Amino acid sequence: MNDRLVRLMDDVKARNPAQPEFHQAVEEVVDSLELVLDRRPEYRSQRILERIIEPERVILFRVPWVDDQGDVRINRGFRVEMNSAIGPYKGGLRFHPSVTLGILKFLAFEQVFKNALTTLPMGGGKGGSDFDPKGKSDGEVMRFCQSFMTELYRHIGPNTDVPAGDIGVGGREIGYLFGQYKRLANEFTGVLTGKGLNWGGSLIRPEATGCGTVYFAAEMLATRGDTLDGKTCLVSGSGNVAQFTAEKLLDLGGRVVTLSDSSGYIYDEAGVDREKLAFVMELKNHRRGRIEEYAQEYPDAAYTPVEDGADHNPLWNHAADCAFPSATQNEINEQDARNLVANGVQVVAEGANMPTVAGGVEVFLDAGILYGPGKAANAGGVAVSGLEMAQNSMRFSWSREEVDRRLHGIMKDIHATCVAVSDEFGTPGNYVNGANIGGFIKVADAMMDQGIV
Ligand code: NDP
Ligand code: 2IT
Repeated sequence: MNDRLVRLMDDVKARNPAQPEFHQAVEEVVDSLELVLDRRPEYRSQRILERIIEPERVILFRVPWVDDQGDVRINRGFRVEMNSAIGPYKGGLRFHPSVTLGILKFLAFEQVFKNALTTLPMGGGKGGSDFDPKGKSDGEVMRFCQSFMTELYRHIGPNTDVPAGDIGVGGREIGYLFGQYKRLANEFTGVLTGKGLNWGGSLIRPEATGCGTVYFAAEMLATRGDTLDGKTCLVSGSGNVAQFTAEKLLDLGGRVVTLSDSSGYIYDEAGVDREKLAFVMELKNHRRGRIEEYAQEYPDAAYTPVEDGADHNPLWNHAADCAFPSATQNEINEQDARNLVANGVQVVAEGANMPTVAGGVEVFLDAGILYGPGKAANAGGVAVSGLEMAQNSMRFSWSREEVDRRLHGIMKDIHATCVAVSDEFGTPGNYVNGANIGGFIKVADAMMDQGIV
């Protein structure tokens, strides 16, 4: 990195203390952009980089609610409106006890480039709360969502900012949030995506992130004349993204041998088939149980609990052809990355956002494997959110086949952009540079056109 960019990173760290995930996300993009800034000096003089790392607006609010015991509880709510150069702010809401402003700033920052890559007109944002839905009753989740939306509703709108789901926010939460928005705004409008099918949702939105990640992996393999058929795949997580990654892998002939949650992981040598996957979906989406129950239901599978302080995650130490991290940020450390490469992994496609630490990304790039970073590989979710917005605006809905055809086309286009841009900038096969530069140029040019704002 040149001196100017080193100074910029020092400044980012000094001005955003205690936000290590935000620093990590910015540093990865800045690293790629060195190649662009030499060719486009106007980006420098117009301070595009300095502007793009500063959120346009951050909203932070109190979320009081009453639990089933009648006790008053207080959480913190956030919305980071990062960039609206190419469209209304768009990005998910995360409800998890680990949520902080720094986590949401990293996610909002990544979202700006991801959304630009989809080719759809969406800016970037992210929000959420440190509320933990785990172990809460439906009534508690509803009261929390209603309180959260009572403040958020004044900041969002179908042409302003359109939230969706992320960790801890699925169909149930989007329903409660939408109900409260509609009551407060007195308006039935496409203000959230991931809605239920009979009240404005899009077909394929639940499947879209995992399905898109698998389409992206298939495109990467195709560059080497290969397919997913017969490939052994490690999947982490067991939520929305993991479930539909597993489903699409089954469609394309892959063998999924792992799934996890924050307590531990299962290894199933025989593979997670459709019946077992249906069990996981029932377990996670309805009974809201733990993945450990999989090994009780299917005793041939082994369950390994998380070991605090371990230097690596054993899930990533099984021999496999492909890895689909689909749980959370920094779930693959440098040792995990080395283990994956040593055990023969050829493809890493990130369903989660920034699941690999910076040193792990270096390991993948140095090994020359097919490494698809989250902002490209998992863009299918927000892409179908964009299609949901389009359908809401038309007051019309497309068939399952039509949405899937568009999703597949978008994932192929994102892949093609990554390949073309990484080639153009002299780093062929480097999807990190392809995604960062490809997303950046579109947003930067829009910012140039719109003046100093
Ligand atoms: P879900 O809440 O449906 O599932 C999350 C899964 O990851 C659960 O199995 C959860 O286990 C596990 N997990 C969450 N946090 C941790 C943690 N700190 N340590 C270990 N495991 C953890 O979320 P999604 O499937 O929607 O999201 C998964 C990832 O995909 C996230 O990185 C998200 O940002 C990203 N993503 C999601 C999109 C979407 O459309 N939903 C789109 C693009 C990216 P447990 O239940 O024990 O917490
Ligand atoms: O990280 C992501 O892209 C999401 N959680 C989905 C965002 C969206 O608006 O659909």
